[in-house]
Amino acid sequence: MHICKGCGIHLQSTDPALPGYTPKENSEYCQRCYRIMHYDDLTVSMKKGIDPDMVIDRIAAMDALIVWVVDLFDFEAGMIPGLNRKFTGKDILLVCAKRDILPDTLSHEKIARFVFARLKEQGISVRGLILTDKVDPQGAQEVKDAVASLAKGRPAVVMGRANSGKSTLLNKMMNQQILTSSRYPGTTLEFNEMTIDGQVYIDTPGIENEGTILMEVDEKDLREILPDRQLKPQVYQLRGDQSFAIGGLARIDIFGCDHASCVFYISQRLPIHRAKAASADGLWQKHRGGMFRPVALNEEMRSFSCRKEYEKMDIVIDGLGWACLSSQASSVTVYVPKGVNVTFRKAML
Ligand SMILES: Nc1nc2c(ncn2[C@@H]2O[C@H](COP(=O)(O)OP(=O)(O)OP(=O)(O)O)[C@@H](O)[C@H]2O)c(=O)[nH]1
Ligand SMILES: [Mg+2]
Repeated sequence: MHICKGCGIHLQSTDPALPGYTPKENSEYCQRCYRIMHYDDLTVSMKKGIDPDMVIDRIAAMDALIVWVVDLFDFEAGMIPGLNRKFTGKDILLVCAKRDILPDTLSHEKIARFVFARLKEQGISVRGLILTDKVDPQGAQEVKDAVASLAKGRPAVVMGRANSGKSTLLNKMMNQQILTSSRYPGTTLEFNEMTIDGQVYIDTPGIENEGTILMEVDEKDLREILPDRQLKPQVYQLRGDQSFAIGGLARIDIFGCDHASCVFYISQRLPIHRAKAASADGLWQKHRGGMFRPVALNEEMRSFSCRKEYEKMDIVIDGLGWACLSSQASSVTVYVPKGVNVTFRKAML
């Protein structure tokens, strides 16, 4: 049997519960891709199960140009630990996708400065940086042009975190919906080769991130958690010690506030509940799963604390977005589902 055009998996007609199943012979797509594409229905969840180290090692062993796709909304999650060691000496073209999600007030130059500063901290150097979004055809053309000059006869392997936008980018470059893309992490299941304007490209399964909120929730809640349009900053003025619950997913307690403000950059479909820090524990116990929704599958939480170091500091929760804290506040405690990564960084905006 051959390979599914949407996700790259070997097609099979024996087990409907396993990836690659198709009831029809000579089908070009597996049932899972077909149902995602036509009904937005997930028959087999693959958010866990594709070994991230195996994917990285396989890419590292290839003589190829690496097209590394990072989601600008979920940038910290995109900074895969250890990538600088795994890809030493490799030619990397960095594509930052989902530009349309960030506010327009953030210029290309400012984004580029932010990205290069973070790359430097990670010890990664790249041959080029391109910002794209899924509607603008210019970004896709820029990627093709950059690949044409950097690939030097080698294939271009498109890699990055699950859900970062790899398959969407390739579809855009082909000007056709051939590859399956979806909000479900783990859509692409196997290395999947195609030729675009004479250049070989390889779509790859996303590098799974165990530390993201997207792994901790039911798939039906992803529609609320993932922003699908430009972020509208949600601004709160802080007086005294304050607590914010983001649905029932995360809680941010801020202490020592004096004329401080906190701006949330998260999906507009997620409710934010504000309270005095002193009553936050009680409210969380009472309302989590009721008024405070959606919730993580596992109730166990962990906390991170930080003294405010920067004049403007982002509190980043992988997969969920970030809150920017400005002016006077002395410390922050963040509660997230156990396993989820939190980063405190100098403000992006
Ligand atoms: N707003 C916006 N959404 C995007 C963009 N690129 C991708 N998406 C969305 O992000 C989600 C993931 O896109 P995919 O192309 O499936 O991502 P992937 O990196 O191939 O994911 P895996 O195959 O799971 O590794 C989908 O819901 C896309 O519609 C973009 O530039 N802007
Ligand atoms: Mg994909």
